[in-house]
Amino acid sequence: MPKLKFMTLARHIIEGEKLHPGATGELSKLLSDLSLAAKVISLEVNKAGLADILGFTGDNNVHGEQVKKLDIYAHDMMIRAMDHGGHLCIMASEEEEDIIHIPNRFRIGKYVLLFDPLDGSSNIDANISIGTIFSIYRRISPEGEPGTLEDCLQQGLNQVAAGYIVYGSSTILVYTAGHGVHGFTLDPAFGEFLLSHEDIKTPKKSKIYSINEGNYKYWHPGLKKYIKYLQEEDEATERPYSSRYIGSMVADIHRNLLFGGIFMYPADSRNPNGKLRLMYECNPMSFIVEAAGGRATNGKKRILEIQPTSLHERTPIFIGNEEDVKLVEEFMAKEEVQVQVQE
Ligand code: AFP
Repeated sequence: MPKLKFMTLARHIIEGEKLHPGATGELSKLLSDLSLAAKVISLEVNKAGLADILGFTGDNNVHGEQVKKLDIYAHDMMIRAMDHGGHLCIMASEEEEDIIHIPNRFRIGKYVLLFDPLDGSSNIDANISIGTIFSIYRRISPEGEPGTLEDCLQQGLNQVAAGYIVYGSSTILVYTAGHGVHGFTLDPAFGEFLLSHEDIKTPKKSKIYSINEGNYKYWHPGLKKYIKYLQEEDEATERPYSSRYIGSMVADIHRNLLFGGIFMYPADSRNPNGKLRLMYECNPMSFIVEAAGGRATNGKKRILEIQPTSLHERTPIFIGNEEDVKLVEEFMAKEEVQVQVQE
């Protein structure tokens, strides 16, 4: 493997900016601020268990789920790192019901930041990889004024950048700002994110599927058939596939992005919109996976083309390698036709 250039995230962002004549440098500064928040959260995640930070706060978040202290820490840290840079007009977090305004004392900028401060947080106590996901849009409301809910409720297609940080065996930050998908590993000695995965391209086809099979009984009949198909033996199509499911979307998708794989969180008869949130999880991850050559849909429609109507809405998602995602869509469409014929 050829040696990578010794490239810090900060330098990479500046180099990327030069590819866009007329860029003001604001997006670069915003991404640098985000990387600082990531370093601080990473440090705290690594201290989990040592610092008296594990355990529940006793509160429920807006989705009725129990909140852990690290979720709150990461949420607060993101806001503290991002509210005063002068680049943002509004923020929204998976952990807060309403939009988050920029305090009056700070300059109001032209960008919008949506984030999931700690995805997969139910895994914290078991030392399993978790992550932060972020999504950046340009505001659509008039500049100079406070941002609005409408600034946040944009189609994923409008993202100008998106990224995630996985706190795993090492901490890695992956982002795209329209010129490829790049990964940076945090060097704990220097405290710097160093380029480790340049221009990530996901394979066209995979051998891994990731889904919570405990929900099998409640799935669409086409999805049931697709999963059974993946488990059959066939040399030509490299089946059976391997099943890998961490239960931490950001870590599951990161693995699949690198090695190839399809991640699914479908609708089922109990949850018609699936579980995952469009704005904080599905849009940013879809933006990244598509930029790496993959595909992401809700089974029928491209995730990035869904027009959001509320901040915390959920969507089913099928995301990963192009051929695999297309195939699951075909399986589900076929069954739909049969159901309609029977009716
Ligand atoms: P938590 O943040 O509550 O752990 O949820 C994680 C998550 O949103 C996503 O990261 C996982 O892929 C998914 O939920 C796992 O859900 P199931 O436990 O239903 O499989």
